[in-house]
Amino acid sequence: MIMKNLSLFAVVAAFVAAGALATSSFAQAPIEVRLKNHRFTPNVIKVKANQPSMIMLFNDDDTADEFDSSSLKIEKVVAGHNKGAIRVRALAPGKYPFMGEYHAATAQGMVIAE
Ligand SMILES: [Cu+2]
Repeated sequence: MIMKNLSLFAVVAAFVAAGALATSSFAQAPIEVRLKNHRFTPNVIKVKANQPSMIMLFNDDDTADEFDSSSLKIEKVVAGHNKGAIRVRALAPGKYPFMGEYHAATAQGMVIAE
């Protein structure tokens, strides 16, 4: 009986360890970016090259804007006082400009993959 319980414990422990490993390998914390007065903060976002990442864009303005980047192939509208999760694909090392398309005069930024 004791042996049986020990082996069950071992199986459960293995599952927990596998889950923890999966979390640390794949689920990276989103990168927080805020839009305020139609400017991005930060406006330079560094990501690791060759692996996907996630940007969580908080729009603190009253009006909607669109995170837009032809080089990243992303278009994501985020309503005023709302947030949007933006998936960034695995990128080759380089610089990828983006803008808030509705306020492009001021809303400019750059993703740098390195
Ligand atoms: Cu657009």
